[in-house]
Amino acid sequence: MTSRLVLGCGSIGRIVLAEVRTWSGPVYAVVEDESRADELRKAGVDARAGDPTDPANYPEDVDVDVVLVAGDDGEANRRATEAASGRYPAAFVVAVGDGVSGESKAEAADRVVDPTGVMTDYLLELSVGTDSERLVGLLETLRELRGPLAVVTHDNPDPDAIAAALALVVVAEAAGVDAEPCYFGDISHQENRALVNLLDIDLRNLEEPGQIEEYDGVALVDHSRPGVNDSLDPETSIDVVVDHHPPRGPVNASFVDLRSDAGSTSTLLADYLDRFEIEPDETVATALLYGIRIDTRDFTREVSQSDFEAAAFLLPYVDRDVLDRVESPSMSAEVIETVSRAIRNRTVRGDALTTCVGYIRNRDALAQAADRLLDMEGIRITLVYGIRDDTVYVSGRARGTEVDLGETLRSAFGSIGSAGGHADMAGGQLSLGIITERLGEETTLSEPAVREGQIEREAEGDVEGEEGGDVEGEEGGDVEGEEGGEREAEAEGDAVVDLVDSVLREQFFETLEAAPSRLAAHREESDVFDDYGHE
Ligand SMILES: [Mn+2]
Repeated sequence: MTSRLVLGCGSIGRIVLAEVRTWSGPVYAVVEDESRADELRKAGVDARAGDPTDPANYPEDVDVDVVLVAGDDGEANRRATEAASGRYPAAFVVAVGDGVSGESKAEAADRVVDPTGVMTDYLLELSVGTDSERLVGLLETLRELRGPLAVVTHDNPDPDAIAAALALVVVAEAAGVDAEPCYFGDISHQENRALVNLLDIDLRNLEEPGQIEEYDGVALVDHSRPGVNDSLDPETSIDVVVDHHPPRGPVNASFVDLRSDAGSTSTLLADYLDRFEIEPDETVATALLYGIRIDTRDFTREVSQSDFEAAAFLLPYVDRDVLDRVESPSMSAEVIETVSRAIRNRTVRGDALTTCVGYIRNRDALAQAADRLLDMEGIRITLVYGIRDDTVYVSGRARGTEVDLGETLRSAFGSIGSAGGHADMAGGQLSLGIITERLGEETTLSEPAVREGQIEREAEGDVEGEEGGDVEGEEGGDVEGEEGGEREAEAEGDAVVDLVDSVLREQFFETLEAAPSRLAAHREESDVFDDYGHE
């Protein structure tokens, strides 16, 4: 767990400290005045009043991983940065706030943050939602508990409820609260049992409502009211509710998180793990991804952008074998990976999205990704592309827009391959060779990209390839040479992917900008045709 020390508390520092309360590790602070220190202590920060530039005030006998320097006085920030680097040589020191962004000041800092930028990011975050408040609210509720927390699913829990319970237990434990996943009824459906068995999940099966008295707190996941869809007494006092179902009656709990736009409760829990910077273990991650997939019927029903983002967050931690063995999914692991890569690499301009998924084995994954991304909020046009062998495969979808996508792709990419299709569903196969050939000529491309591209082409030629081989061979032994080669190949691959991405993206958006007028022209033509037809 990361431990952090905040030195100074200026205007930026105050924002930082508001955020700090949502972090999972211990937080220490040294601030100038007693009242601020008092305020921070109430918020769970180990704060003391004193001079932030004096190491004598820093916490003793603790390993500090990250130091944030955030006072208002530039000179004091500079001295605090130096003092902290000296005191905690292994710590990562981040200097924020006035006076630390110039050259002379904070050479000791590992990173200097532009305060205006930080402020802007924070304000942006505030304007898009109350995520931080939610995190703080959950933590505060959890920390008020004195004994263990029962995390209760609805009766006869499904994978979404089971996964959400497991993950909330993890969050509670990260907050320092013992917790146990519990359920009434049976885990009966074959897929539910498979999930529990394959992941070796241990949930407590409660048999009588009275057993809940053993716990100090109760959390409900995937449902929101005691006695409704669970076997608790309706009068049970509830501490935490996390659910994605619209409630059919008043929900009473200290902390309530109801987000009915999410496709699953697992989505919400993945979001908590992500924001609290808790790395899920394989069991929790696999269960959550499975929960999302079951509740959204593999991302086809009531799915939202947050479901995809949750899946993308979870995927690196997931045990694919288990996931594949739980059932035979309609969406393969590769497709899920392609979709999540597509989400991560997306560029959105207006209502159109382009994204490069890199190297692919399965072309169908592109079409599925283009389909799924159309479900993202505000998106009406998607273009997904990936590379296999010497071909760049393109797949596009449009919905509820004036744009004729087939026509757009034809005019954007006709010169580098074949492209076209329907107004709402289109695709293409482009020559990777032609795209990379442009490298040498294009001056708009960045230098490194041009160089990498040349290496790529040169490596194909015999003579120059040998030259390269000699140099490498001389530099290191065989093994190292091979390693270097692999790394180089990877770097070249990245450069090719970046190039393909930028060429297709720019070409597409450029063509798209001209598209509405073209479509209007088509309309006129067909109107004219209609008129003739009626005559
Ligand atoms: Mn659910």
